[in-house]
Amino acid sequence: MPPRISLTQYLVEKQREKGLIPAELRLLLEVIARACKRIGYAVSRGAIDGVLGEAGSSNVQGEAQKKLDVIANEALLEANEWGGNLAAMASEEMDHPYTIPNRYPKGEFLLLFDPLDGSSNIDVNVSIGTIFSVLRLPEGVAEPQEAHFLQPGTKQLAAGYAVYGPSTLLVLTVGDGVACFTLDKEIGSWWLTVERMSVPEQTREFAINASNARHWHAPVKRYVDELLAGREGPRGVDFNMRWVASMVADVHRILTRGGVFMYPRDNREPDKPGKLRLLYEANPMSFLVEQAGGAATNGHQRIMEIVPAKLHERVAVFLGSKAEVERVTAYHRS
Ligand code: AHM
Ligand code: MG
Repeated sequence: MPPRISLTQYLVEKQREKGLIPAELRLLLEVIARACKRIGYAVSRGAIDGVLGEAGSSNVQGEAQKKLDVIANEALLEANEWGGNLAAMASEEMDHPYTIPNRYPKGEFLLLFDPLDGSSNIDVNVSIGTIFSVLRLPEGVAEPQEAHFLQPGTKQLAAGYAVYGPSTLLVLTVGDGVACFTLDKEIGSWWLTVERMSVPEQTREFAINASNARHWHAPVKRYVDELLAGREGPRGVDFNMRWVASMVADVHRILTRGGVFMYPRDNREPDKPGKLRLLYEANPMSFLVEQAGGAATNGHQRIMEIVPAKLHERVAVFLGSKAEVERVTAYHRS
């Protein structure tokens, strides 16, 4: 067997040989990976450590927080605040950005995360994960504010997610393809297990919460109806449906074997552009999917080109195999 490549070796190569990332970004990514290890451990302890169930609080979006949402958020804050690589952090679970305390040195990066994605799956032992995105603090800014996080996804320097499933995985891009690492729990190392993930252009698999079908807008209805019509319909082939309700798990399946993932805006709350958040869910996933050869739009434009207006902004999401994302986007335009 060829020698295994660790996350550190992978990142050092991106830094030293390819000159793609500065040393500070490499160190930041290693700290994030370490925090994910800790979160994965807490997740795996479950009921033994009494970490399942509600925290009894709610976040800025009015969603009830689970104990593990809070634990994961704290793990990421604690791991990252003292390292000297960050200027500030923003999270799904915090109303406002967290500025690095004055007792620690500050760096030039901004970190955004959804500490535990797929919260509704925590208590039922289904895969959940952590999603993150790294931006640069605009030049000349001494005191980072919320406005400095409002950068389009094209400005991301790195993005990734961890999945806490049968294996604990870390999937990462620094803008040079997408790599997948598997956590070796005995020795605590992340080993490179897929060097270049790629999303096949065509697919026969789609993911959407079909219980919302009656609320969908016409283009989504048309697109899904055509898929459901299968071999007898206009597409002439059968499609299969999968919905984990953890975006990390659904996106991981798409990065592994293709597919299209949709969380559209709908008529339930006409003013709300979908459920998922642009800055720490849709943008990092779009960066990964595009780096793996797929596409990601909100039905009208490339997600990564949207200029955010607020930190917790929501967005409709269509991502995955290129041909399917282009088709459903074309239905929105016509
Ligand atoms: P969360 O960040 O509060 O967990 O919400 C995001 C999750 C996604 O992981 C998933 O795709 C979606 O919500 C599922 O929503 P629904 O329960 O409406 O199917
Ligand atoms: Mg989430």
